[in-house]
Amino acid sequence: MRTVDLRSDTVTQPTPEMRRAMARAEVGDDVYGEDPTVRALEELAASLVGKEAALFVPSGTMGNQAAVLTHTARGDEVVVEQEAHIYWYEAGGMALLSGVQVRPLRGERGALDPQDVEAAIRPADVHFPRTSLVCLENTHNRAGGTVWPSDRLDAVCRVAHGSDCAVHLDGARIFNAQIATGTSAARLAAGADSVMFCLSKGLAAPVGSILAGSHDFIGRARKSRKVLGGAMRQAGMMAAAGIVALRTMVDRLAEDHEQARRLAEGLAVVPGLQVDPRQVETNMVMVGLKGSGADFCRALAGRGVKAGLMDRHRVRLVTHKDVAREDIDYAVAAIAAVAGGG
Ligand code: TLP
Repeated sequence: MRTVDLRSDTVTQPTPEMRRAMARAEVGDDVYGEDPTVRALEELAASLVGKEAALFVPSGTMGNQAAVLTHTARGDEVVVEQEAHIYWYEAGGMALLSGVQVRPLRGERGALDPQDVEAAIRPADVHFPRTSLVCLENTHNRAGGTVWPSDRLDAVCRVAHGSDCAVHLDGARIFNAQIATGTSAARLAAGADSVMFCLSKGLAAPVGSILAGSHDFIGRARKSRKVLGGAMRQAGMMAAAGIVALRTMVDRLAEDHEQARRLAEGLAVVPGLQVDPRQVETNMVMVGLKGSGADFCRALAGRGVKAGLMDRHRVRLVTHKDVAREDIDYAVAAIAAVAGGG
């Protein structure tokens, strides 16, 4: 039976070129700052997102959490969109590691309204926590891989900065946003003080993410990474794959977006499913169901198609480089059969 894994783009296998680069990588002890391959990746990554400096971290979660730890003090408040990854999927890390409280706001397809952000930022008052950080996510995962309108992104950053509040951008899939909009990642991240992006999702590196920002911020974040246990030694083995990811895997994300659109168009006509192809902006398709999402995923797995459960009545399908064109056709047929009770 064919297997089509649409749970996430995190399942992508490293390319042969990545494996070769990993085997050949020149390495050193990165805690001493002596790994030339990590240094090269950090320089390349910083330049791609238009920041002064960057830090290689083992995961997107650590990149986000190191950013929060670096930007905030205990007891501060952090404004987030209520469906944000940093709030939903990071195991309460902000409270646990940074001792901050979270102020979730409702967004529109993942994007916050600048006026809501302005209203949420606390004035100086002895009763109030200090609002020190606003976290944004682009593309937005739970909203369905949606891209922020760039004027809105700029407006939220302006509002935050106007109140002395820093902005962290969870750009785990910022290169999907770049490909979808034709706007560079550097431009998309321009208003943010820090940006995290992942090498290990659609870009297919086996491990690792990047946290980027000013020299001063990254110097402090290096210490945050240390305290979180993320300072690695001969990490150039992994960084080498990251360099290949950034050099060779960004432009092809367009294929993932096209496949997601094809998948959504195939599913839109299946009775019993709620799928709107017009809502597909990048590599994710959200499927609304009448019945149980868990049962749906189980039945699909029986046909070799793996889907991700998002909510009780919603599943997520993510396209990536290891999904072939025929896999999409196969998945549409399998999903239609399951939706039809087959
Ligand atoms: N997202 C994963 C799961 O954790 C849900 C996925 O399959 O989509 N920010 C965003 C927007 C993400 O989507 C993810 C991973 C992360 C951060 C965390 O990255 P990792 O998994 O490297 O810690």
